Formats: sequence, structure tokens, C-alpha cells
Amino acid sequence: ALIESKKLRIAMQKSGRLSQDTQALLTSCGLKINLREQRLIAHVENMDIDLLRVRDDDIPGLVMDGVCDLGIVGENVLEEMSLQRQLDNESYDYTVLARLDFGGCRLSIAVPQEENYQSIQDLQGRTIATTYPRLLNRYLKQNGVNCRIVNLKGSVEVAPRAGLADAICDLVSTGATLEANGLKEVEVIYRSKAVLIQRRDLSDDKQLKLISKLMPRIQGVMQANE
Ligand code: PRT
Ligand code: ZN
Repeated sequence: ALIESKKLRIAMQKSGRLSQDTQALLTSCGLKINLREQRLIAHVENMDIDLLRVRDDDIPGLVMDGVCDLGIVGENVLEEMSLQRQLDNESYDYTVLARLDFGGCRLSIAVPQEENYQSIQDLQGRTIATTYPRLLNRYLKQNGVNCRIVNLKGSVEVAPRAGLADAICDLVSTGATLEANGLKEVEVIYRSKAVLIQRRDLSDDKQLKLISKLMPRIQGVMQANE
């Protein structure tokens, strides 16, 4: 068969903000990883595990479709994808095995600094640029606010200056990017960390046993980091 391997497949971000911490976590759990090559698949030398190194945006779908058994991804990306799949009537099943201690950030609405912002109601009828249209839409609905949402894949923070939007909804960690673009954070709509997820229909005994062996190690590594 094309997909004959019973190896446990873990999807992780290939290069980006989660890559190093993910790799460090797996290494601390005892996985001997050979990432020298810039390849899609990295074999774990001492366990029946393959690492699939992909864009973070692809990780939720790979797990929800059962193509990968585990995945490590930001809750922001995971939740946005779940909402999208729910709306599209596609499967969006997964189990969260652990909330990890890295990748922390918040998804926030920001407006130009000179704006006299009082409450979310001030955004009624305005235009907001974001990479997270469904998380934003859910928040606006919950607050009874109607906005026009402009979906941008990148450079969201320049949208107000470029005249594309009145406000933005983007990830924030230190706030330096907002500051540098003359914006101020006015609403936190979602708090995110990296999570370890498992596909719902995983039933292979060997794979389940391997996961049961890894989980206490992951908890142990996180406790040691506290
Ligand atoms: O190539 P690929 O698609 O895999 O990566 P990516 O560019 O889409 O994502 P990446 O590597 O930037 O981020 C991966 C994940 O890290 C995100 O989905 C979040 O879960 C988490 N994370 C944590 C962050 C940040 N902190 C963060 N600060 N992701 C992005 N940012 C960006 C933010 O978009 C803004 O541009 O950093 C800027 C703000 O940072 P501050 O410190 O200036 O506030
Ligand atoms: Zn991405």
C-alpha cells in the first residue's frame, strides 16, 4: 500500500515561531531527531515516529483528516480552521492532549493610536483587516457588532495606514509591531498557546501505546520548565 507505515506521524511547523520549541520538546522527550536535511519527513532514529514538517496552517487539517496522528500547532490556527470547517460542513474532529508552554500570544483588535476608542461598539459599520476572519466574526457576533472584514494573509498591520481598513485584528506578543505601526491594542479576542493534538479515530494499539509512553514525558518536561 502507498501508506503502509504504522509509524506514528507527528505534524510540526517546518520553520517559524513554533519550530524550535517543538523540536526542543520532542528532543527532551527522548526522540532522536535528524533534522539536518531540509526535508518534508524526518525519521526519528530510536522510535517508530516520523515527523512531517509543514506550514503551520496545514497542521490542523492533516490531523482532522487523519493523515497525521499528532500535531503541534497554535490554538489560534487550530480554532480558525475548526470554525472554517464547521461552516463548510467538513470534519473538524480532534482531541487536545496537552496545552504546551510556548507559542503564547493573543489575537487582538487594534486601532490607530489617535483614535478616541471607548468600546467595541465604536467599530460598528467599520472595516477590519485580519488573517483570522472566522475568529473575528465570532467575536463581533457575540458583541452584536457588524463590520466589514477584509481577509489579508500578511502585512495586516499596515492596512490602516494603507487606507484598506479602519482597524486590524492580529496576533500580538510584545506589542512592538503595533507600536511601530502607530496602532494601539483595544480588545483581546482570543488567547492562544501551542497545543498537542491527536486525531480522533486513532485506534492502532502500538501507536496508542507509544502516545501513552510519550505523554508523561511531555508533562514532565513542562513541569521542569515551570
Ligand atoms: O510559514 P508558516 O505558515 O508555518 O508560519 P507563519 O508565518 O504563518 O507563522 P509564525 O511562524 O509567524 O507563527 C506561528 C505561530 O506562533 C502562530 O500561529 C502563533 O500561534 C504563534 N505566535 C506567538 C505568533 C506570535 N507569537 C507573534 N507575535 N505568531 C505571530 N506573531 C506575529 C504577529 O502576527 C505580528 O506580526 O508577530 C508580530 C507581533 O509580535 P509583537 O511581539 O511585535 O507583538
Ligand atoms: Zn502560517
